[in-house]
Amino acid sequence: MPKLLICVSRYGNLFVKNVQCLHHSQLISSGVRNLSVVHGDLSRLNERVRNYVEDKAKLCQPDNLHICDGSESENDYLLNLMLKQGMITPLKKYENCWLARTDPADVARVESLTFMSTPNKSDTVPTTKDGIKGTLGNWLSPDDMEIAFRERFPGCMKGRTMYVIPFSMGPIGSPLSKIGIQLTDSPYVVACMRIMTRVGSTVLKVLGNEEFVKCLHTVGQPLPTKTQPINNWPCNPQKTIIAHIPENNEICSFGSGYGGNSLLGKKCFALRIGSILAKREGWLAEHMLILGITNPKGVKKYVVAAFPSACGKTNLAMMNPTLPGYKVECVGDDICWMRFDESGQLRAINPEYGFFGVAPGTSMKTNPNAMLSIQKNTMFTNVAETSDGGFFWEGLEDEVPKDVKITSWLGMENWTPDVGKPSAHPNSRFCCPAKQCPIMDPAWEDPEGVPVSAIIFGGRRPKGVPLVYEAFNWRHGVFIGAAMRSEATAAAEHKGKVIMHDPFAMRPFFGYNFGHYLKHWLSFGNKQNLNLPRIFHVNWFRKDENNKFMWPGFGENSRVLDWICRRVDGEDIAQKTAIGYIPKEGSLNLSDLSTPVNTDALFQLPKDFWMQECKEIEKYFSEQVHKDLPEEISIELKSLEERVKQM
Ligand code: GTP
Ligand code: SPV
Ligand code: MN
Repeated sequence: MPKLLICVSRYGNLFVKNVQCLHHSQLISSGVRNLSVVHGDLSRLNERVRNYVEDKAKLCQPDNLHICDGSESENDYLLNLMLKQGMITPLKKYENCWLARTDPADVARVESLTFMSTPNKSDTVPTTKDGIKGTLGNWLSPDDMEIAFRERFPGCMKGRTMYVIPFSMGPIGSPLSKIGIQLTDSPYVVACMRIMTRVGSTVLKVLGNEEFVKCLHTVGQPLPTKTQPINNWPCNPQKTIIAHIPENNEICSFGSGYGGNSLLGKKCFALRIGSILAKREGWLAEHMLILGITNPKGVKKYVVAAFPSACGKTNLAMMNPTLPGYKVECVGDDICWMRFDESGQLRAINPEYGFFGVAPGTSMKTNPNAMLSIQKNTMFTNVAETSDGGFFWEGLEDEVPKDVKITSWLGMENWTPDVGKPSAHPNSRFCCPAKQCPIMDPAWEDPEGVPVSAIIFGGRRPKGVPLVYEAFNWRHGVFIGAAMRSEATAAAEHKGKVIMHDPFAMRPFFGYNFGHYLKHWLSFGNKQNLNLPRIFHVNWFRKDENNKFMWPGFGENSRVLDWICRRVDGEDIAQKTAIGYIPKEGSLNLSDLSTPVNTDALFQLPKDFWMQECKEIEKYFSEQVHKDLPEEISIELKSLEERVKQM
């Protein structure tokens, strides 16, 4: 006989609960009708958090509430639940590894549906030239935000469990860290957030009754659904929206369960809201990896690098240097929060706790440290599966047993390359704990952050852009960041390989007007007593006339890092060109390079290309940034044009 309990809510409504069907039976008196707290204790949350949770629970009307503690047993429970729901399958070849396949309509960040909602449009995006559509972020007026919100969120979690995830971006308690509370109805998101951020009750203790970033996420498919979700992956692509309300420190994401759309600590918090906090508080929130490199003399330096999505941050952050005697250690592979300390030294932390890395292209040859990181406790999404219970994607052809059969990410059995479509989605990813990476830096969780010696920008530039060049000074370096361009990748919904502007690799992640962002970067150049890092630009992706990469890349990139570090030490190994300093003849260490390279071709600066590049940048700045472009950046562009003309 089920036990029935008759309860009275705060508003006097009577309701009946079947206690035995609950996991941890507990009824709350919050006025949220029929809501059962199945895990955790709502009454023990501090007032601000409790108010937020109750407020959103009333709105979204989930059946159950689960307050996450981040424990191992909680994780086991969630994995089991997803297994039962058919949302994940085990990859039996490894320990505690899982494969999720999404609805094929939900596979990447949706930049066109991602908005910042601020009172004034100019807070969010530069005012473009007349008649030009802005591409530096999407603005939503508070009224339209309200309409979009009302259309979607009421009742959106009916029949589901709302999970409450307290998480810290950055080491718990570090002065550089920030705390968020994510509410979500996706157990997959809980499992990934637990890998990507520091989740648990300690976070709530540290938070006390302070402000936090409010992160509301729903897959946008209340139960019962009319049809069975594809791949048991509920989502609502027709109504997807990812909205940020900086005034309230709030993020509201509806309809997508994947990646940056749903793991709200990552792009939404650490970059979009983060960049706003950074501007306000005088620091920088950037789409950058952080690595430490030690030379054969034992001298260590830390560098940070901004490359657009799927352009090699994870690879560089974890590289095995081919240069003998060098060691690279990883602090972070995607996001960097940095701040000048009292002595004027720039210090960086990785606000994340895991890697959400691009799977295709990752192999023992290209990134052994990533491969070693994903042998256990890893959630794979949209990769292919082998008949012996392993993972597969493009790039692993030589690393899986020859006799295994492959099932593609779309569930096609006996997949072969002849199918003509990739086995894994190009934006398929692994999600694993950072501490599993064999080369994590001893200081990767240092609450003070690591000292930064150099800032590197880069992108996929098949033509014209040399392997490495150095900015003349801070202001020129900021211009180089602003002028960054790169081939589109599968990390977002873009089609084809067009060269897109992607300033600072932040185009999809600016939380505020890019013109103001540039002013913020420039402001450090005018401050006294700052030990400004040198700024560089790299390009691993230049191609020859046969469409082949001219540079072997990966571990060989250590040669470029070595040159950069020697420049930081002030070595006389650079020669001036129109675009910046490039290595003097013979100064780049190319001894025992795996494949011969044509250095002349790698560093060639075709005048017509650079004339055209200047025109492109000019057009972009004048159309997209228009009157918000700082004078200093126009001056830098004019100077570049002048120098190129004289080439
Ligand atoms: P997000 O996680 O989307 O921000 O991307 P990321 O910048 O971390 O990209 P990642 O390191 O995962 O790189 C993705 C792709 O770049 C893979 O297909 C790699 O094989 C390729 N790649 C990385 N480094 C190199 C390199 O040095 N040379 C070449 N040719 N390809 C590279
Ligand atoms: C990126 O696209 O830059 C990523 C992956 O790092 S996502 O979390 O989906 O944004
Ligand atoms: Mn990224």
